[in-house]
Amino acid sequence: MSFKKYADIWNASSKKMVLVGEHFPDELLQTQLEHLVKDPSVLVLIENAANVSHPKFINCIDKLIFPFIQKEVKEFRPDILLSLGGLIVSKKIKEQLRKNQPKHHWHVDVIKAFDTFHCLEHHFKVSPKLFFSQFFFLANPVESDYQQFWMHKKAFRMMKHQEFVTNCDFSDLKVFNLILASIPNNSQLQLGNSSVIRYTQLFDINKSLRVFCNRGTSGIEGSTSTAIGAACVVKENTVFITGDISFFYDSNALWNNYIPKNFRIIVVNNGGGGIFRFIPGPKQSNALDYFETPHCLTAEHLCKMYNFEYYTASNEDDLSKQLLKFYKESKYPKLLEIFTPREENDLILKAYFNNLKE
Ligand SMILES: Cc1ncc(C[n+]2csc(CCOP(=O)(O)OP(=O)(O)O)c2C)c(N)n1
Repeated sequence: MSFKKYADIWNASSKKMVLVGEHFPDELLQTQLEHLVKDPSVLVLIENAANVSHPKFINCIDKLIFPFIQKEVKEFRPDILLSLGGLIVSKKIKEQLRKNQPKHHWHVDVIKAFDTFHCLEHHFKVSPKLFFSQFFFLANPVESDYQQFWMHKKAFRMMKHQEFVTNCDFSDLKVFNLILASIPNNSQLQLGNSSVIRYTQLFDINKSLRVFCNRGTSGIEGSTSTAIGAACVVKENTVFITGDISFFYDSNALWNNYIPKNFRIIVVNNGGGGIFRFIPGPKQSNALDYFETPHCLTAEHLCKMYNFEYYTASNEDDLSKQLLKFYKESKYPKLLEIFTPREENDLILKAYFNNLKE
């Protein structure tokens, strides 16, 4: 395969964006991306389930983009977008790159190329690892302040993020701040749809975790089954975080004789589909009743029936105490159900995003 034509365009460009979606953990790809980010004209954006990390990667895409002013929209637009991996979760990057398309979009994947931004120009039908191992022979670093500009923004947003999550009231956002920091090293982290994966993307994740989520059509069904299946084939702890509707929907997954005792479920019970209070549409059009599914169910009886140790928390102190016990070895798998205020979560999340502005 001839990369020369593409490498020439690459070497003549001072704004290159590499966007990594869902990807299985891969040490060689990690090393290659670390090498790539030494080039100041390259900005690497990653999602949590990309399973790569580096201080110079932009790992919280929505947090970076949400407060954009017009000047930043222009600055952000790359000449070249090189995408790898599976589907992208961040709605903000989709919106940005669809409205302000790169001059060139190339995707690297052995089989599929998603035209997520409606401007796909080329599909390299090889694995990202193979692609970089050949492309690096032709690619040269280019002088540019593209990466550095966005690194400053990243640091600023991080400071605002920290300030807000430390002080905000008990809510879904606060819960994610606490639970994500609590997960033991080297665990396998399974995430449910829909606001679970989205909240998780706002936080720096422990680098030793392997992160997975059922994306694609992003169904709320089957996430518990997937997590249990995945827990059965690894030795490490598996921690599964899910919303309440998704959890109750797939509760039959617990009817299984082979669930390992180091399997942990965290149900963020916000009393219905919290996502529908946040996304534009349902609330503004007074149609929330047709989207949200308010209920008073808890996981307690399911835990009794299926032999899970059951923990609950509905405030910060309880949660911190429960987390100290939750990961300890046990005879049975465990479930922690966290009750959050249904009518306040979206207001706190909106205030969080507004607070990110400069
Ligand atoms: C099979 C399926 N049915 C319906 C939907 C639409 N849907 C998206 S998010 C959601 C609510 C999810 O609620 P919950 O699991 O409590 O998570 P939260 O949004 O509160 O985090 C629904 C019904 C879907 N994604 N998949």
